[in-house]
Amino acid sequence: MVVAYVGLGSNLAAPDVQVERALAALDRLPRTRVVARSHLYRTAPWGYLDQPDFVNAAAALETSLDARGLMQALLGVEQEFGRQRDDVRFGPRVLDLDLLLYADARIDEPGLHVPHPRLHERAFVLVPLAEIAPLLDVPGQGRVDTLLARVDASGCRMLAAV
Ligand code: PH2
Ligand code: MG
Ligand code: MG
Repeated sequence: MVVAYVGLGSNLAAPDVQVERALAALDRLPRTRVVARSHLYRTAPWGYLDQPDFVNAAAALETSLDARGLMQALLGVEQEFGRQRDDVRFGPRVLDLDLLLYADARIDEPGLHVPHPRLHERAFVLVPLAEIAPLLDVPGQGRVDTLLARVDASGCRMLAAV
């Protein structure tokens, strides 16, 4: 068993409901369970600004899937939720599941980049991740709380628990 971290995001079709349902779907994946989850956060869009705010969260999974198998499983859940693969880059989406970290692995293969290459610069990832794993080391980048202190987190607001 290893611990992996997933970033969840949605900004279409009741995003808070999508993210809560996606957390439940992660817990039902084979050989995988959710061992920690953050609150939901409303976050200002990053990268492509002309779109609705996102709801983001982070989850820690305990899994015996390998990194490639877990990645495939995440893509499968995105598809179940109606994700269109031809979306605008950084544009609106009903569900985005990003594999942030897989144990202490560093992987750079087609379709599989771990740690997630933009994790360290994104407040909408670091804020929820710091809630569940502030002392976690991001291989090649440093501790989550240190990375969070370097970004502007003013666009991320915790939502009341549902
Ligand atoms: N995801 C993106 C692009 N921009 N902005 C926020 N706030 N949250 C996201 O999850 C997000 C984004 C592409 O995956
Ligand atoms: Mg993403
Ligand atoms: Mg993605």
